[in-house]
Order: sequence, then C-alpha cells, then structure tokens
Amino acid sequence: MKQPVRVTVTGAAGQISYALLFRIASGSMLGPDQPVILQLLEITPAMGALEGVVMELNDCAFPLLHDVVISDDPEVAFKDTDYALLVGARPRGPGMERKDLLEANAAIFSTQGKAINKVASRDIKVLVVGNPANTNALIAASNAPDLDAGQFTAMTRLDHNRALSQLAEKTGSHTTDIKRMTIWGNHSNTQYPDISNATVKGEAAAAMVDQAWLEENFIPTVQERGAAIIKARGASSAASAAAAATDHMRTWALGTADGDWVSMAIPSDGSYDIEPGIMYSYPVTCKDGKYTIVQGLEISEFSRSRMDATEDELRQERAAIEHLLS
Ligand code: NAX
Repeated sequence: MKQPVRVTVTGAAGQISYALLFRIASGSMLGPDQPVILQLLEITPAMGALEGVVMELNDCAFPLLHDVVISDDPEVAFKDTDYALLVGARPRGPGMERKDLLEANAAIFSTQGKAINKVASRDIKVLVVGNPANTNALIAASNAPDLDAGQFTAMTRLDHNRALSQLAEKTGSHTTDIKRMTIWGNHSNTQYPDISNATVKGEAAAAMVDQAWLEENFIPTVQERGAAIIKARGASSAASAAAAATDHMRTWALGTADGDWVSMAIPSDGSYDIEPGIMYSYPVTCKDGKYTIVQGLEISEFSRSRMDATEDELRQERAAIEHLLS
C-alpha cells in the first residue's frame, strides 16, 4: 500500500462535496491502492454541518481513508496538501451583477491562492470547480507566485462528459465508444463543444450527424445543460459535477487512455491562437502527472468563430477583475 496523500476540498459541507468526498474516500479518484487524508475547508457558519458530513465519512469505514481534518482556516486546510479541489464559491445573490459576482469570488480565490502558495506541497495539483471557474482559477494562480500557473486548472470535464452522453445517445452508441471529444474555452454557455475530431467506434463522428443537429441541438444542449438540470431538479448539478471532478483529477494524476484525450481549462499558452493570460479549456493528454495540449488539429471557420467567442468572454471576465490580479 502507498503512503497516504493529502486531498483538500473547499465548500466541503455543500451539495457537490456531499457526493465528492465519498468518491475520493472510496478510491474512485486516485485508485484502489492510494490511501487519502481529507482536509476540509468551510466557512465558520457551516462548520457544524461539516461535522455531520465527517460523522458520515467515518461511518463508511472506508479502508483508504486515513484521517479527516476540518477547518475554517485556509492555512490549516491547505497545509502540505497534494491535491486541492476548490468547490466552495459565492453564488450569485438577488440583484447581484456579474461584476459583483466576479469580485466576490476574486476575494475568496485570492485568499486561497495565497494560502496554497504559502503552505501546500510544491507539487500540488489544483482543480477549481466553483464558478466562474476559469476566472477563479486565474485569480488563485496569480496569487501563488512560487508555484507554476500550470498547477492550477478549472473544470470543463462535466461539459466534456455531457457532450459524450449527447453524442452517444444520437449515434446509438455508448460513451466509451467515443474518443477525442473537445470542449474549448469557458465553463459557461459560450463554451464550444466540438466533435470535429471525435470518433465513434473509430469512425468520424462528424460524418454521422448533420450540421443542423450540431448547431441547433448538440451545442446548445451541452451549453445549457446546467440550466436544464436546475429547472428539472430545483437545484444545480451536484452528483455529476462530483463525478466529473473525480474524473479530472484521476486523469491528470493517472493519465489518458491511448488514442484519447480529455478537456481541461488550463493557462492558455498561445496554442490555437488563444492569447495567453486566461484559463481556456483545451483538448489535453495526460501522462506521469503532467498534461499536454493536443497540437496540430485543423480548425474550421465555424470552429474558429466559436473558439473566439468564448475567448472574448474570458477576456471580459479577466478585465473585470484585472485590478485584483497580482
Ligand atoms: P453549495 O452552495 O451547495 O456549496 C458551496 C459550499 O461552499 C457551501 O457549503 C459554502 O458554505 C462553502 N463556501 C463558500 N465560501 C467558502 C469559502 N470562502 N471557503 C470555503 N467554503 C466556502 O454549492 P454546490 O452546489 O456544491 O456548488 C459549488 C460550486 O460549484 C458553485 O460555484 C457552482 O456554481 C459550481 N459548479 C461548477 C460546475 C463546473 O462544471 N465547473 C458544475 C456544477 C456547479 O454548478
């Protein structure tokens, strides 16, 4: 059995975490031979609820769960941690403008970025789930100058999984038959789910569906899926978000399958003419704990315009909080 690793989860008493913590503790994220120590962060008023979640974690008697630490102090929760899943965020309140939302979250993610910089493992891998996820990740990274910005990522894996599910249903296949799905850009309704390079059982997916279905059905369904779930369930996606967060970290740590890739929002490096300075979702392969952007894909005019639109939105988000970046 390996030495335990430390995994921090913020917003640990919230609804995503209620599904996420149990997956991590059961080994779904890092494998059945990797013990974990959970370090859970909440705001002070939620500490009582968090204690209840810890009682349930203990009651599962998970063989891989070695210890659980809870705190409302980021420097305790991020101490020596190897993996951090930043789930807690400020939701949009009544009458709150988008700019206010960005600023409220900027305060949270700059504090957490500073704490990570100060106390976390130098090899930490950070996933931001809390919205607006891409820009929150940018803020956290910019407040952690001693770490590589590439150690900070944001989640578009839920969008990726939603796209797999939609295409599988349309083509009468299983999600595991589909390879090389891509989500470009922001985790928002400007994201561009792209099947140009996807295959279904080895055949080009684009040849199996028509452009009208793509433009009128597939792309808007994936872009608006979060809203559809809120409408149906009366609450935002939680279990599927937890599953996607687990997938994101597992792939990053343990690697992608041969011939396939996943989508991760990472610091743009100029690839595909997306200017540096934002967290943009790209197709990536992962190996030995590192991700690499898939290069050399042909970009059609249609794709280009969608990729540029979601880049523009990320630039606007950045402009709204630019004064808070260090
Ligand atoms: P909940 O409101 O159920 O839970 C959030 C928890 O975070 C609360 O318990 C709150 O006390 C805590 N919190 C707030 N500020 C904190 C801070 N400074 N430090 C530590 N904890 C703090 O929300 P939930 O449904 O769990 O969603 C969490 C976030 O995920 C939201 O921002 C949501 O928009 C976002 N999502 C992101 C998705 C993605 O694909 N990237 C999909 C699902 C989800 O919508």
